[in-house]
This record gives sequence, C-alpha cells and structure tokens, in this order.
Amino acid sequence: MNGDLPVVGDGSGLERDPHLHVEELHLALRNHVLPLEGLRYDLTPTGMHYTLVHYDVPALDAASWQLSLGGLVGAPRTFTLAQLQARPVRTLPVTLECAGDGRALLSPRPISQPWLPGAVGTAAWTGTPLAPILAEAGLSDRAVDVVFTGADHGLEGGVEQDYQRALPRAEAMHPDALLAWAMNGAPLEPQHGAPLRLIIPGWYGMAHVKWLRAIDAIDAPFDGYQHLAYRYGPTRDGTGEPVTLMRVRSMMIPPGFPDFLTRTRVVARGAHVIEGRAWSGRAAIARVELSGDGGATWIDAEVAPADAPHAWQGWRAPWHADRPGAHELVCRATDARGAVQPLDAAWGARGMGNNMAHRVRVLVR
Ligand SMILES: Nc1nc2c(c(=O)[nH]1)N[C@H]1C(S)=C(S)[C@@H](COP(=O)(O)O)O[C@H]1N2
Ligand SMILES: [Mo]
Repeated sequence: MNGDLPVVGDGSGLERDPHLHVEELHLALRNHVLPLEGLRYDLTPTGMHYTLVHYDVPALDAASWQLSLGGLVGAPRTFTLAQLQARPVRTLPVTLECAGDGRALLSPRPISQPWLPGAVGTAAWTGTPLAPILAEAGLSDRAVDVVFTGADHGLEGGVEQDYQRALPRAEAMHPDALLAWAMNGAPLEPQHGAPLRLIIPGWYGMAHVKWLRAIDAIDAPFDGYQHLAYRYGPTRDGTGEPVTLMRVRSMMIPPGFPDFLTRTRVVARGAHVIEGRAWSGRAAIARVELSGDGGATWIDAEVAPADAPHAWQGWRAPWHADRPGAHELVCRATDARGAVQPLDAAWGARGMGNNMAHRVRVLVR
C-alpha cells in the first residue's frame, strides 16, 4: 500500500466519480453535515447540527405566526405560539438523520443534495406533545393520515408546492411526537424551523416538518410530492417502498489529524481508542464492531447503554496501529431487532437510506 499523503484520500469513494455538477454544489453549500469530530458531543452544538432546507428559509414572525389545525377533526382551530407554550412542556433528546445521508458515495451518484456521511445530529428538542392536541380537537375515526404543511414554498421535480409530509394516524398519536419550539434550550434557529417544527422520533429527517403552519387530518393515505420522492428502489416514479424509520448506522470520530486537502487522517504508531455513535429508528443498539483492516477482521466495541430511547449511543474500541502505512478503519452496528449495517451500499435511484459501514482511511506514521 502507498503510504504517501495526497493520493490516499479519505475513503469517501468520491475519487471514483469526482465530477460534481454545479447544481449539486449549490445544494452542498446551502446545506451542511455534522463535521464528524462533532460526534464527540452527546448533544450536538446547534451550529454543528446538520441542516437540510429544500427551498428557502421562510421569513416568519413568531409574534404573528399561527398554526391551523383542521381537516377531519370535530373542532378546527388555530394556535398562537404562546398558546402552545402554555400547554404541557417536554424535552426529548432525539437523533435526526437525513434519509439521503451518504448518497454521494453511490455510483452512479443520484443527483440531489450530495451528502457524504454526517447528515446527522442529536439535539434536545423542547415542545408540547401533539397527541393530546389532536385528541382534544376530536380527531375523527375516519382520519387515516395527518398532513403537516410548512411555510416554505418551491418547485421540485416540476411541481410547485409547499413542503408537506404526512404521518399515519398512529404515528401522529405517538406519545413522543412533539410540536417543538426550542433546540438545545434556545428558540429554534431560522434554518431549523423557527418558530415551530414537528419532531417525530425515530423517523428519517424528511418527516420532521419545519416552519409548521398547518396540520390537517385526511381520510386517505397522503400522496403529495414528498411522499413520492422519499422512496427506496431503482426508479424515480414514486412506486418504491416508502422511506420511514432511520436504518441502523454507526459512524466514528476520525482519529488523529487530517491532511487539509485529501482529509486523509494521520495517526501516530501505537495504541488508540476509536470512538463514535450509533443509532437506529425505534431500536436500541445491540452491538458495534470495529475493523482496522478494511473489514477483514472485527472486534466488538463497548457500547454505552440506551439511556434516552431516541438518541444515539456512544461506543469505543481499542485499535493498535502497529504497522506504519495506509490502513482502513471500518465500523458497523447491529440493532436490537437484529438489523446489521451492511458493508456495501444498496443503490437506489433517489439515494435513500445508504447506511453502509463507515470507512475512514488513516496513515500511520
Ligand atoms: N418545511 C420543511 N421541513 C423540512 C425540510 C424542508 O425543506 N422544509 N427538510 C426536511 C429534511 S429532508 C430534513 S433531513 C430535515 C432537516 O432538519 P434540520 O435542518 O433541522 O437538521 O428537515 C426536514 N423538514
Ligand atoms: Mo433529508
């Protein structure tokens, strides 16, 4: 193996397909990942939390903003922020990950936000539970889905739309679904959905509708644009399996220090401890394994207990860098349901749910 620096690469795989389109660059610069050293924090500092905004951040004034609740409810109504904040308050640590996280590693690369691994973060979200609000409004027995509409507007796939996603009735009534106005103890930042967003723990990011302005119960499964776009499978025609809960995944804090341009990690010879986080939608992490040789051999990491059911779990494992030269570290997680993070990416036309094992190339000196 070649131990010289600039040619090693960070293991991202982008060196195979380096020609980013200018459209991807626009998206990549508007949206950002959690820098992976940020995995060290139990709660991601707000400015380090990944962000994904499909259109523009809308201009909303918290004082005059209102939320409407309607559709199949006995008593439609509106809420001001003060009225919501006067209701019971809960704070939950929740890990959010974009369903497209790692899309840029796929080959061929689906053209969209070109995420490298790291579109993830864990914040303490404060808000009021949604279920009692729906119950008090008299959610009809005929309600199948509950639609959440954001105040942001755009064109996507040729369709002009407000950002909208729905939850099946049982999920909208989940006791941990929150209408959240604060993140890590401060009012939501504009890019994270101020003044109010939905938090539905366990689901991939697209379900956590930001800039929430309307909630409507409907009598049939919602088939809006964002439900056709968030699909697995080889086609873009909206027929694939819907994307719902986060797949099992682990990532590591890249050890040592980076080369500026290639991001290759440089580490000293000797004993190291590799640390990271692992998560899975609505399941605890049962196991994390680390390989120091590209996946040929594995050791078990020590995994922190699942103290908060919707937040990632820390893990650590020893790694002995005894041979100078290039090495590839790999981590993979298994959840309590037995789902294992795959070594290779499952390709899909939309690039959703690529939870492949996390690989980091290091140069031992
Ligand atoms: N209204 C609205 N809500 C939205 C989005 C959006 O573009 N508009 N993006 C979704 C997607 S795809 C993700 S991954 C998360 C990102 O949340 P964050 O930026 O707070 O991390 O918000 C979701 N909620
Ligand atoms: Mo996303």
